[in-house]
Amino acid sequence: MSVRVLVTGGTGLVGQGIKYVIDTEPANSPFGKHDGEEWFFIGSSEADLKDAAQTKKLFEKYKPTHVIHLAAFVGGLFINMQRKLDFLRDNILINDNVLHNAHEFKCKKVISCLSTCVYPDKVEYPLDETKIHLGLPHESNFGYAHAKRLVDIQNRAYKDQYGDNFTSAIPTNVFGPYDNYDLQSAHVLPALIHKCYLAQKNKTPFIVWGSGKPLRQFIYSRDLAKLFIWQLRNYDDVEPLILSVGEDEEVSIKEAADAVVKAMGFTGEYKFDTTKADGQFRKPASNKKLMGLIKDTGFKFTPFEQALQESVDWFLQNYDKART
Ligand code: NAP
Ligand code: GFB
Repeated sequence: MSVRVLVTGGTGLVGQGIKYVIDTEPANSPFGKHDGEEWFFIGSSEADLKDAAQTKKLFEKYKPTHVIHLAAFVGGLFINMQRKLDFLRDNILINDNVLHNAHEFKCKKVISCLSTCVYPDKVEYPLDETKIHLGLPHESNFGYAHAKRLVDIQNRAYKDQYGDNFTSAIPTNVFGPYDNYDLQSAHVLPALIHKCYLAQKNKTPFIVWGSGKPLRQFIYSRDLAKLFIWQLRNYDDVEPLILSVGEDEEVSIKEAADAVVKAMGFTGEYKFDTTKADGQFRKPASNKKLMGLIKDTGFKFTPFEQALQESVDWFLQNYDKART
């Protein structure tokens, strides 16, 4: 039976991580391409998934049996604060079109993507899969967070009414090659990599925004990719699954900045612009459920310093083609 996997958002950070793993892991290994599988990595140039007709045409073209649905309007804290309606509306449109067509085309399985930032800002830690809807998300990204939470509701409704095998993943903050390094819309690590590069090159100050005190968990895109591939092949529960490093891997933004300085070999000083927002103080996610499920796969997270070095090296070698 042929398996045709459509990866929406396939040209982005996470999508390219999955493509890297599928292309480089040994065939028929736990994270490699299996016999009879075809993988399609698509971006918005093939179809604007906000548009129902274009989405339908895409499904007609690829006739996917499985979908890893990553496509989204994505951005860091600061663009989220500026464009809450766009994050809400664009992602609702994209998600409804993709899920509706996956149902119409009788896809065997869809994994969609939430994010640990959808969690309530005031909730008992650690965050686990049962707490998504137990309160309002942080004000800074309530548009994006509600659009993403709705995916969980949509999945349950498709399952309830039609028995569709739709589920979701909840990654924590992701970084890696092919990230978005645009200084206004990027997440913190790619923004700091880009800003540190410019400071080194132009001998200008390297400014980290906020106080540096908030805490984050960071997952390498190529590790996350393996977890998505595992989830596609092994997890058939409508309940979302957190895909994150452990709670003990939380680092402060200052520690992240120090790690970027080290990986870049930056020799200047950096300082904090505390007039800029800190956003959510922390969102510690538990990966207990995941680790219990994948204990026999031999999966190991890449150490943060190594993953960051690989990401910095990719950026320096691909500056001209990177999204800056
Ligand atoms: P990204 O690098 O910005 O990539 C976004 C992808 O979505 C790109 O392939 C983009 O296509 C596609 N896309 C955006 N708008 C589209 C549209 N209207 N129609 C069709 N395709 C569209 O984002 P990412 O970081 O890989 O995020 C992938 C998924 O992971 C998202 O669902 C995001 O919410 C989730 N996530 C990300 C993080 C993180 O820290 N990055 C954390 C948690 C969850 P183009 O290349 O053509 O623009
Ligand atoms: O990755 P980030 O933008 O988003 O991280 P969140 C924001 C944190 O990094 C704040 C600090 O504490 C910022 O003050 N920071 C320091 C910077 N310098 C910079 C910089 O140059 N750029 C950026 N962006 N931050 C996002 C959600 O929250 O998490 C999104 O808003 C998404 O919706 C993402 O889900 C995964 O981690 O705060």
